[in-house]
This record gives sequence, structure tokens and C-alpha cells, in this order.
Amino acid sequence: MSAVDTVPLTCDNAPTAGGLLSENGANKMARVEALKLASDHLREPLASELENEESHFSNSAVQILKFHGSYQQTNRDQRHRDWSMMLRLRSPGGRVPVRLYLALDELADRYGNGTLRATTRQTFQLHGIPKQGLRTVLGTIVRNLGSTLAACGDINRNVMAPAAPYATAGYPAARRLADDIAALLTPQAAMGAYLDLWVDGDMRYRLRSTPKVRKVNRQPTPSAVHSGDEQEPIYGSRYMPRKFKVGVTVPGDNSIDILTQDLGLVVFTDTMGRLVGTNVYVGGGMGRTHNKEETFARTADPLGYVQRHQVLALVKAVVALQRDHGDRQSRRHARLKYLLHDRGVDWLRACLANYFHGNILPLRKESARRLEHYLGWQRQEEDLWFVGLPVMTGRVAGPLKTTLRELVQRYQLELRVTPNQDVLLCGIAPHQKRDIQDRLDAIGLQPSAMVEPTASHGLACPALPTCGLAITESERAFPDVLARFDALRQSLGIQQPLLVRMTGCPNGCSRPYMAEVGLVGSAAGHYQLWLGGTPGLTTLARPVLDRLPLADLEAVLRPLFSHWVRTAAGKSFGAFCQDHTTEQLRELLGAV
Ligand code: SRM
Ligand code: SF4
Repeated sequence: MSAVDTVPLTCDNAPTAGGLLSENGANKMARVEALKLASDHLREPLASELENEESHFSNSAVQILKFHGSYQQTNRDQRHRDWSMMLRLRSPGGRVPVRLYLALDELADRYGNGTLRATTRQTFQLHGIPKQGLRTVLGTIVRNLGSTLAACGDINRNVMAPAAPYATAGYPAARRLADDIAALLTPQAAMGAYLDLWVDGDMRYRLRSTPKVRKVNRQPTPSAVHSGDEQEPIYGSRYMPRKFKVGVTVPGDNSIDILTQDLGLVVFTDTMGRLVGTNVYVGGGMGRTHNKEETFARTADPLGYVQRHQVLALVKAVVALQRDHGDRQSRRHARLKYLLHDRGVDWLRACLANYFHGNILPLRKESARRLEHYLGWQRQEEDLWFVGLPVMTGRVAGPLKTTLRELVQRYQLELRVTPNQDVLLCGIAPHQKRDIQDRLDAIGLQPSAMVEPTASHGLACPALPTCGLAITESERAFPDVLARFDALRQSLGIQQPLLVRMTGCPNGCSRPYMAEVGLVGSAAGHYQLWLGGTPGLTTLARPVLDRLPLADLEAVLRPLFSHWVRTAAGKSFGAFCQDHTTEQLRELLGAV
């Protein structure tokens, strides 16, 4: 009998059992909950500590700082503690206006480590900002129409949507819906604290609501949706139990990795491109911890189809349900995916009835999912083009950074970040194409070099030296790892592309558990090997080896790859792995 069979389908107000997890987890959770509650809607002790001369914040202020879009980090290459801040923006659908991009480019040079990093949730991070520079950097971002509010912390994160600026096939509707959801889930009281801290309370920089959101907020909602906190009606004063992630896309375009989102929406439109409704998926998530079986990566469950005028109400309802029922005793068990796992989608559906009075209809049929990367030159609309530029591990540095700045400045091109850590330069007039391509040629981005079979799909998280949770290298090792995969493919005559994702720990920031080959840092120089994800990001991969020495990559994978080309020519590697049990895959690997 599964855990789901034993749980009644009632929707009480008690959170799910969190007793599975360690004392430590529970203590930490209680501490973070208390800090949020005592923070005066995410103001203190951050505000006070910003005024002191210390090089770093206390642990308590660090927890609140996250909600403002920043993590305190140390450079792990140094023996001494070398404090600095990472800053993460929020940019729904990955859109970065010209003025903001130029400001970020300059801030990275003047205050940061001279690079920008495109993230797997479609925004930019700056690394290496000293505490004393934080106010200037954050204030400059806000004054240039950017925001970092709620980019990190226990709250709704950056809303994802296909980055491509296509004007048809539902793309504009998906982008608009992502904007609406981002506006709907913007914290209200925390926005006051945010503006006070970073731009002296200048309300001109308030994140504006959209007309649709204002309309929805005026409509009567079930009382359970309201948190009971008048200043922070959606979240309440303890905000979410844990991070919450939403992604929106169109049928067939799985660039946003929809099954990994807490809440995923697929838009359907009419012949005029207007939204008619969305398919809804709930309870995806990647984070796990090695050797803690109670933590796991999970793909989202289909919930059903919701009509246009009910979509935002449904989004609010799911957030409110997770706010009230997500586990606040143990952070390791606090994501929506654990509610789904423990209680099942039928329980969720029943519970949702308290929060949502609309109709959840049967799922609509979608076309097959593909990981769209939009690299190279593509038509945006009748007389406009965009060009997708591959950015290895999302790191914008050196000649690429200089060229991007020049192109954005000269042609005033909006930039968009893709979930594959690449950037699109948008709104290019036909007569500008030649000069732009000439400049790209000069940094090695000839059209043929923009789409490489392995690199154009690969992802790696930052890991060392900035990430405090990294066990192994990831970003710094990845170019070499990809080159080795390419050499292996070539030596075996393999034509098919390969989707490889790498991380420095099991938290899953580059969504490795959806890849055809996932390398997940497990010990210095060693990686857990996950196989069986598919090119369209439709299936969870399986762990096949716990400690693959990176040095032995070719020796271990060559026999399996040879078997793939011999027996399943034309099939993707992921599909080939799906046809085999984990035991069979292990037997086909070379000796470790
Ligand atoms: Fe992540 C924590 C980087 C996307 C799951 N993630 C971190 C931190 C902040 C480390 C920390 O807590 O101290 C990393 C900062 C590293 C650095 O030096 O910059 C970090 N995560 C990233 C980014 C930059 C990786 C990248 O290669 O781009 C991504 C920023 C996204 C953004 O713009 O918002 C990033 N992180 C993700 C994703 C993918 C996604 O959202 O689509 C996931 C898996 C999906 C999910 O949430 O389930 C992800 N990050 C985590 C987790 C595990 C969460 C969990 O439920 O267990 C942690 C650890 C935590 O929260 O405790 C984490
Ligand atoms: Fe850090 Fe782990 Fe995320 Fe990589 S996967 S950025 S090592 S938390």
C-alpha cells in the first residue's frame, strides 16, 4: 500500500508530517520561520546590519537578505574567509531591457567579479559584490528598471516562460501570463521594505501590477486564500514554507522544463492568439540530498485544464494551499512535491476546493515536448530577426561580454535569457544583421558555431568557488567534460546530439535529473551518474552509479555508448536507456 492510500482525502489545516527528518533540519526550520516572523515583513535585522562597517552579515540577516535577491558567499578558492554577495535578478520570461543590461554590465565590472551569469531560471546573477557596495549596486539595478525582490528566499521565484520573441503560436500569451503571475505573486509589504532599503523608499520604483491582476484581486476569492495578514495578503508574515517555482509555456515547447516546476502551465490560445485556458501541472522539483532517501527529484503531476478567466485564481489557490499545508517543521520536506508525494494528487484536488471555486477540467492534448534552444538566426516577426547566442555555462565574460555590450548599446537590442543559460538578442532589423554577424564572427560565433550538438543543450551550475553547497566542480569543469563527450561521440561515429547536465551537488540547480546524462557531484572528483532522461525533458533519469571518477568518464561510458550505436541506431540515448533496466545499464558500463 502506498503512503497515498493511507491518507484520507480531507483538507485539514495541519501541515504534513515532517517527522521523517533530522533534528537539525527541524531546528533550522523553526529558526528560519521565527526569523521571517520577527523580520517586520523582511526588513530586520538586515536594515540595521546594512548600516554597520562589518564585511559581512549575521546568519539571521543572511536569511532575510535572500528575499531581497542576494546570497552571502565566500570565495572557496581562498583559505581565509573572503566575503562577498551574489545578486540575482528577477526577470519574468528572461526579458532584460537595454538600459538594465547596460547597467548590469557596468556594475559587474565596477563592483563585482567582472562577469555576468545567465541562470537556469532565465535571469542574470552578479557575483563578488562587497557588502559595502550592495546598496549602490542594488539601488542602481532598481533605478534602471530591474529588480531582485523575491529572486531568492521562501517565496515565488522568477517566473519562467519561453524566451523566444515569436509573435505567433501562443508565445505572446505565454509571456503575458508569466508577467501576470509575477505581478500577482509579488510580495506587497516586502516591496515596501525593499524600496526603503535600496532606493530610500522611492515609490516610483514599485513593481507595477497588471490590469488583469488588478481585476482578479478585486474579484471575491474563497476566504482560505487570504493569509490573514492585511499587509501581505497572499503570503502572510512567514511567507512560503520554502521556495516556490512557476513556469509557463506553449504546447510542444519544453524549454522551461515544465515537469520540474512546482506549478507548470501550458497555454492554449484561439486563432487570434488570445489565451483560452491552460493545462496545469503540480509538484515538480529537483532538489535532493545524497543518502537521504526521503528527499528526491520528482516530476510534476498533471492536474487538469483551467479556463482563461480562472487561471490566475488557480495560481493563487495553489500558492495558498502550499502556504498552509507545506511542511514548516522540516525544510528538507517543505516543497510542494512532498505534499503531492505524501498525499497524492486526488488529495490536492480535494483540498484545492477550499481555495479555488472554479472548474478543473480534463487535460487538453498537447503536442510532443521538445527542448527548444533558439540558437542561431531566427525570424522574430515579418521584418525583425533575433539571434540566439550560446553562452557556455551562462558565464558572460571577456570578449563575449564586450561584444554583447557593444551590440546592445549600438542597436538598442532587448536581451532575453533562456532556461538553457543562453542569450537572445532581439528586435534586429534586416539591415543590421550583417554588421552584427561580422562582430559575432570576430569572437568565434560564426553561424555554424552557434549550434553544436552537445554544447547547445548542456547545462552546468556555478558550484566552486562561489556556491557554499558545492561538493565538486561543475561550471569550471564543464567545457572540458563536453569536449570529452564530443570526442567520444566522434570516435564512435555517433550523430545524435546528447543532453548532458552537471552539478556540484545533489540540489539539482541545472536540473540534471532530466538529462540524458546527469553528472551530480558526490565526492571530490566524483559524480553520481544519472541516465535515462530524454531529449524532450519528459522523464526523470535514474541513478546508475554513485561515484564515477570524472577521470574515468570515457572508460566507463564507452562500452555503453558502443552498445547504443550498435543496437539502437537512430534512437536517442535517452530512449535507448529507457529500454534498459538500471541493472542492465550497469552491466553495460565499463569498470569503474
Ligand atoms: Fe539553485 C541553492 C544557484 C536554479 C535547486 N542554487 C542554490 C544556491 C543559492 C546555493 C546556496 O543555497 O547557498 C546556488 C548559488 C550558486 C552561485 O554561486 O551562484 C544556486 N540555482 C542556482 C543557479 C544560479 C544555477 C545556474 O546554473 O544557473 C540557478 C538560479 C536560478 C534563478 O535564476 O532563480 C538555480 N536551483 C535552481 C534550479 C533549477 C530551476 O529552478 O529551474 C533548482 C532545481 C529545481 C528545484 O527548485 O527543485 C535549484 N538551488 C536548488 C536547491 C534545492 C532546493 C530543494 O528543493 O531542495 C538549493 C538548496 C536550497 O534551497 O536549500 C539551491
Ligand atoms: Fe551549488 Fe549544488 Fe546548486 Fe550547484 S547544484 S549551484 S553546487 S547548490
